[in-house]
Amino acid sequence: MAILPILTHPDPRLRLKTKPVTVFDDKLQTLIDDLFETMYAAPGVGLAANQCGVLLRLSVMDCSDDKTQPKVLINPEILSTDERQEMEEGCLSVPDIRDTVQRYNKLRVRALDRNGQPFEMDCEGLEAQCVQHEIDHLDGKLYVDYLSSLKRERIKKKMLKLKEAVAG
Ligand code: GNR
Ligand code: NI
Repeated sequence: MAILPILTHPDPRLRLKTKPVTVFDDKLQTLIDDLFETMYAAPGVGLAANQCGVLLRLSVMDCSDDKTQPKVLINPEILSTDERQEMEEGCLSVPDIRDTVQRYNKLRVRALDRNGQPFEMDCEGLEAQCVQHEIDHLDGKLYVDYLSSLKRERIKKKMLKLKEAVAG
């Protein structure tokens, strides 16, 4: 197992197109285990493979309080949604910033599990929010894209400053 580096905004690799997973081999299992380890260590409730530079439609999640409900979403698709509401959101690729965005409070998602078996899941609250956030990642989107251009510019500047500081 390994903790993988997480790309941060405005890294252009977070905007690249991701490909559906078609091969469920040992290499994929290792990647999934590494994504879980990285997500739990961060700590975060979700992580998309392309946040770690792997351009596959794969994300891991665990929105439970006691971190006992690991979920793998491969090639996920939202089947139905309920009403939207304002929800506070953060992202491991946009560290130390949170803001409010509109998300569906309930949804039904279809995906493949780590063995390639299809399943459907009803989600609500944080879990529903997380599914939308992760699918956005897989589509090259970040939650900051939904904010005003003023806020977006401020966030980008802050992130670039942070990267400068890290680079020394
Ligand atoms: O850890 C995370 N918390 C979170 C809170 C509200 C809405 C979405 C999230 S996902 C985020 C981890 C992350 O960046 N996943 O891509
Ligand atoms: Ni994120």
